[in-house]
Amino acid sequence: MKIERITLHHLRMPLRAPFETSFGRIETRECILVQLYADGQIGLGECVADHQPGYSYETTGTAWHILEEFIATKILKGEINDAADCQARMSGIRGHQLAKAGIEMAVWDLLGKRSGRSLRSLLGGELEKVAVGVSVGLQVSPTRLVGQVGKYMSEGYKRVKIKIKPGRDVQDTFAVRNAYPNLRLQVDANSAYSLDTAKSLKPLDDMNLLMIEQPLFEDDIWDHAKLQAQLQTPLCLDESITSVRHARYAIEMKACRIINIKAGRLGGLREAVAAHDLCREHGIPVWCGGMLETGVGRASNLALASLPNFSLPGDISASDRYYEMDITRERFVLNDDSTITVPDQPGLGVNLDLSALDKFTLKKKVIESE
Ligand code: OSB
Ligand code: MG
Repeated sequence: MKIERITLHHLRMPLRAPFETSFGRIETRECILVQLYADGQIGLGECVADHQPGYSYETTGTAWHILEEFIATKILKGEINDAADCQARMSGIRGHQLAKAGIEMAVWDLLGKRSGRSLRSLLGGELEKVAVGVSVGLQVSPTRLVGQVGKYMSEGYKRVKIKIKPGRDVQDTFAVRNAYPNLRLQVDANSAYSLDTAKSLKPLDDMNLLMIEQPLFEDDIWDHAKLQAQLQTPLCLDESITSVRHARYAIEMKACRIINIKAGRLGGLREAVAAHDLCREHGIPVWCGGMLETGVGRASNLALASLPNFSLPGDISASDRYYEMDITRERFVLNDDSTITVPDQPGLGVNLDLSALDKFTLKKKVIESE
């Protein structure tokens, strides 16, 4: 297919409640919505870079620059018949996985719409609904945290992740564990520790956690291996796994026993599926991470999480956990069994709410092929 036009929207959406992690607190979420036009159809993609380089070095600003200056011309030239073609076009651009993934998602959406197949079916997903949990940000006190966790449990979430950072780790986790002894609970440090300061996390080993996510630096698979050897609880890598190669390094070094897969961080769904396959061969369970996506990225996450080795609940919560108003007409709801149903319409299976899109747009750019 020939891509005739690319439209970029830089969005800023108010979150229902502030979200705080070890790298900062946000009240609004930014992202870039990508639209690819081909033969009368429009493919949608979401670039999950945020305003600040806290989780990733990429920002909405850098992603916009890379999309506009480098990726657009490559995508508007010649024919693109699958995700491999799309990735081959972008292969001369080093890094910038979040920017690349936003484009690739829109290519997948187009492929689905043209063939009448859902993204789930194109990726080889099996489940019609996927197990999900909720990621709870840092709160002002352990008491407030226990209250927040209880609120989400009463909404039906059966797996909870809490954010930790130095000084807000053992006590917070103990408070939640003590209040809910049987809850499926895990923690995420977003790279806030060094091998040395991570010694303070030792008491977490006795709190029956599903996993400890990304305690150390994002580029430090080696020290994660040293830390994993000292802990009973499985480590899970998020930030460190930016390619299938890095997944292999982590597995070979025994740096973790679980891997969080985010298509954005891996540069696209194609690489995400390949990482899933590699982990499956090595008996490493995976789960789908989240980036506070809009309905567009959420649909993509649900399709990805329907693959068989996504055997742990994903950070894919209902739309109302994040946004009062979303840019898709579809809103995702939590089923009684702590699952969300995977869309089954062609492609991503979501449609834009144009007035919401307009409301949240900071900047728009249309790029046409010559
Ligand atoms: O580390 O998993 C993370 C949100 C933004 C950036 C990084 C992370 C997160 C979350 C929220 O934990 C997951 C979600 O509900 O989308
Ligand atoms: Mg994480």
